Amino acid sequence: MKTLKIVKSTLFLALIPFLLFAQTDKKKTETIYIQTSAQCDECKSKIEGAVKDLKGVKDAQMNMADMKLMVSYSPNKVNADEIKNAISKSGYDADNVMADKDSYNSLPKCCQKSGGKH
Ligand SMILES: [Cu+2]
Repeated sequence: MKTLKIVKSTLFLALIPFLLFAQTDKKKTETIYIQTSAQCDECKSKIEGAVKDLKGVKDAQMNMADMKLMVSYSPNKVNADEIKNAISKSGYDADNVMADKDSYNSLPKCCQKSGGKH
């Protein structure tokens, strides 16, 4: 009886790496939140559009209360840096990635950070 117990627990221990591996393998969608410098609805749709255009991005939703962009993506097709760069290229800050200067300067004044209220 005792040997059976040992065999069982050894089997279980041996299975752990497989169980963990199977779980990371199953996780095909990653969700991140990126702080942006969006100011209005126009910014929101511009940023969401730019991010959704990326291969591997499944969804992008801006929260207008805190201007955080929720992005669902497939980590084997695209990564967080590429997503942030796409936001930067459309003229907005994305976490620690500053907005591309030229794109930022070509935004409507009201969409720039110092542009005041709509
Ligand atoms: Cu705007």
